[in-house]
Amino acid sequence: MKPKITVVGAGNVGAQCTYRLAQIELGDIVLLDVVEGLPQGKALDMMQAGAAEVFSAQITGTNHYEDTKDSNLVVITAGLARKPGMSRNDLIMKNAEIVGTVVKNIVKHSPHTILLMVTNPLDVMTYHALQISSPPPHRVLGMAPLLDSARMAYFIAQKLKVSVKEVYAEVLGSHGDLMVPIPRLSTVSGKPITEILTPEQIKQIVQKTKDGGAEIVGLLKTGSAYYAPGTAAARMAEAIIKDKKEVIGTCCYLTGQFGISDVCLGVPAKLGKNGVEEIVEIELLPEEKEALQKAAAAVKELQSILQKP
Ligand code: TXD
Repeated sequence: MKPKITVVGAGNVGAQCTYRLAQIELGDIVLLDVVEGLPQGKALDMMQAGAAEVFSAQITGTNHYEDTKDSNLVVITAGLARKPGMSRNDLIMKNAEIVGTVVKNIVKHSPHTILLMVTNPLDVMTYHALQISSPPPHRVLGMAPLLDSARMAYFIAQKLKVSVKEVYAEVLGSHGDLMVPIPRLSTVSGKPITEILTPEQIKQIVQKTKDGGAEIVGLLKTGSAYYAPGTAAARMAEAIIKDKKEVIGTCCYLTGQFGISDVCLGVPAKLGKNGVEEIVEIELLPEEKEALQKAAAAVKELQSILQKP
């Protein structure tokens, strides 16, 4: 039987993710949104694109959770996106309400599914989904570190005028101001960028990476980035559905790794058919570990806002 993947939220990120999943023919896809006609219209358009491009994936647009029954994986993109001047954290209360409704409905129809969270603020929404659905934590994960490292890899490749294929960028931490790019572990053709670029150039790349989302929000004016986020979510879905055991930067529930617990944060994780199959505890320098712990403390503080009655 073909895998079944649901994408909740047929907005910018959800649509891009769905289209990418169809292009790689990962399985049958259900696209769900509260807005009537929106997922149906986009699904139809994508199926017709499939006839032009020649991919064979079934995409069903719907407003009903019954159609998501027995999904192997659910990507959750439902919620508000940032507008200029907003931080990701400004979205917390409204998006927590939306994510709460979505997760309850999804789990009712697919109790064993894996939840891949995308809605912002990402780390807190991943934790929130875990609290609501209470499955084993390895089945709830979030997409952002892969996007952040893709952005950093792009900026490195641009600076050095090399192909992004030569670049590996390591970014941990939270999806926001406290993300933790690690230049020491970021490489071009296997060589750390700390041996290729000056400290000032690295500082600029790190800052551009942290501001990567805001730069796009500022240019678009009506929403936030979606090609890279949707594609990154699809790549994580592929690693899980194809049981690739690929190590990808993932927002995971931590239980003592890196000296951090009871928080969802970006760390390297092996992804396979069970979701997060292993958290890879790379060696960090004391200052890197400290930055990660600072990010964890900030995310915990936001989590506590949601836990207050
Ligand atoms: O790295 C990351 N994790 C992110 C996260 C990168 C980019 C965007 N990121 C966040 O994803 C962003 O801040 C938002 O919180 C979500 C979705 O962003 P998108 O750009 O796709 O927003 P849109 O285009 O406004 O789409 C949101 C859709 C829209 O069609 C709504 O009708 C729908 O969500 N929506 C719902 N669907 C189902 N159920 C409910 N309750 C619901 N509420 C809204």
